[in-house]
Amino acid sequence: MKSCYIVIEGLEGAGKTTAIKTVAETLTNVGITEIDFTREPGGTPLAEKLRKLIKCGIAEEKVTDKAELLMLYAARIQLIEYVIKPALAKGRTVIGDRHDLSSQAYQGGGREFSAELMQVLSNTILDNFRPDITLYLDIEPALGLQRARDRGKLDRIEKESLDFFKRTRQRYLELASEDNTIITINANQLIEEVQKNIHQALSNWLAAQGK
Ligand code: T5A
Repeated sequence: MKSCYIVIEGLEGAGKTTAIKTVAETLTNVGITEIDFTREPGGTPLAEKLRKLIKCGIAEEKVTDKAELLMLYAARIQLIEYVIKPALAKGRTVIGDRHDLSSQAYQGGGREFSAELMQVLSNTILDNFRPDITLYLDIEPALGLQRARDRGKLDRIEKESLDFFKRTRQRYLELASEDNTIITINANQLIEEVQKNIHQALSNWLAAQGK
């Protein structure tokens, strides 16, 4: 059975952690049990160090938007080359907590880097490596941020303005509407309803792949 790379995307508090469990259970139900999990930024020793810098910054120096963008791509390519591609080559399925769509939405939408720059960077660094399917959990930014706040201390990016997250969501929605490998799930609902929709969407996709 061909391996596949499945990515979960969405704003903070969209419910990605629960969604990952639902995706893994759905895969296991159809006999796909060789599964690896990744998260971005992170997942290799270097990428985890970059994750800390991206999420927390350092006291002595402000992280510029361009430095943030390049650190995200540095972390991503390390993860792809050292973890994701080797796992897929062994026939394993990979479930990713975020991937390139996060950069397109947060940095392209939220930080307002041009679509042209984002495309060139993505194509040049990732060399057309893409997920087979992405489940985008769409949530109202205010609701997602409230959930993140209820959980505790906010990190550097979570402290951004509501407008930043509105632009990020807008870009997610635009990109999802243009790409049939991205499935949008309404994450504003009760958690059980979201899980049901994820299970259904993934089951349909797996059936279409003959799995
Ligand atoms: N980033 C990342 C970029 O800017 N560009 C990039 O290219 C990449 C890769 C990553 C940060 O980096 C940014 C985005 C992020 O700001 P992170 O810690 O990985 O940091 O942050 P998140 O991925 O946002 O992780 P979160 O844990 O905040 O979001 P989740 O995983 O979606 O949220 P989750 O599942 O933990 O849920 C949050 C809470 O809400 C509850 C859960 O029980 C939990 O308590 N909840 C619900 N409650 C009610 N109803 C529902 N339907 C619920 N769903 C979840």
